[in-house]
Amino acid sequence: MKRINNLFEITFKFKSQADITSIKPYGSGHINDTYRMKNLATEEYDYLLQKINHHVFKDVPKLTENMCRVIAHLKNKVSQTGAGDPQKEVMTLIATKAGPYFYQDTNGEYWRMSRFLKNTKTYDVVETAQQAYEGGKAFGKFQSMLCDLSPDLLHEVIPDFHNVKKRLEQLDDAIAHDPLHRLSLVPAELETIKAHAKSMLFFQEDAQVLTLPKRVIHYDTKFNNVLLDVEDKAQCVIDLDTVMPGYVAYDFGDAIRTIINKGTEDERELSNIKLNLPLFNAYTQGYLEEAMQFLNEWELRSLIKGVFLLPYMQAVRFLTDYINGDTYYKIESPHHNLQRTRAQLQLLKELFGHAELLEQNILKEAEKYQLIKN
Ligand code: GN1
Ligand code: MG
Repeated sequence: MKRINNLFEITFKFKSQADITSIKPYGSGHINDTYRMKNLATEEYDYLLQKINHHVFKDVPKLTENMCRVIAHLKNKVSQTGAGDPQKEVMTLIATKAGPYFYQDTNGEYWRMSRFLKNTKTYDVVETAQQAYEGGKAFGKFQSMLCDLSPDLLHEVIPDFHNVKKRLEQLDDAIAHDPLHRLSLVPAELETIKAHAKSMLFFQEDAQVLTLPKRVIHYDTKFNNVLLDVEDKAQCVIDLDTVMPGYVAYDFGDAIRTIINKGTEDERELSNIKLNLPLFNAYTQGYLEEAMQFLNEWELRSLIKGVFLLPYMQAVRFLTDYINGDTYYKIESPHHNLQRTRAQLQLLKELFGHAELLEQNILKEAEKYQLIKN
């Protein structure tokens, strides 16, 4: 009860017109703590209160600056193009009474508040091709609207976030220390990771990367970061914590990682991990409908690299955390990070088994459009 009282006190620090009737833990994020607050003051929105994990996000003021910059840019775009209601198509942060868009409590914890649109939903596992298509539209439009925001204006809030070479070094460090003596439990997973390491270094080592522009991307395009309305139409992209400069293929790959998998991200029963190809095609269709306005030829060709990289890198990150003793991701059971690693490696295996088909499908879908030549 004390905890909930504290949460109420925290909400008073923000400039909301809320009539808050309940506060409950919300969502399935692995890093921040999120609470949904029912608001009787309006029909349109509730509120979300989030405790930002400042062990992961070490500079909350800079993170907040990124978010505010991106939100302002997106809201402007939506207003200028008449593409909808900026209050609904773009997330809205609430300022504190003191001014900033975050509040630091006396324990040093950071909090932020945002609107939560009523009558919207998210899915951890995609159910229909329509949803996958809408997800593709949402993330394609997101990147497209941010095309004219200079990436240099954004802080790299987590340096080398999708640099797989660095992620492999972090795994090597974990192996060297092995604080919980877990190495003996993971020889097969380590072997698979080592076997594919070289082929995953495209974005670090291939000369082709010089043809790829760095753009403002989302960096966490899990399907549950798209809000859908009651008719399953994409409403709004959420979770802007990691918006930073990067390659578009990272976002494409991370979305496919969560959309194409018939199982869950941490599926225990590996035989449930199968590809849902119609969903892959639907996502690709929605994404390219928006993104072909700005993608260059090499970016288009790089998308498939992201499809393999993201589940691989996620496996590396989960396994690193497992060996380190589960200090980064929230876990629900003692070997949760190992289970997540296995699920991601199984997904990778399935993806490799369909590599040519997936690549052909992307290129075939792109043939509908005029390609921007380099
Ligand atoms: C984390 O907390 P959440 O679910 O938004 C992680 C992502 C991973 C994801 C895996 C800052 O995101 O990079 O892809 O878990 N975020 C951070 O589900 O590390
Ligand atoms: Mg996130």
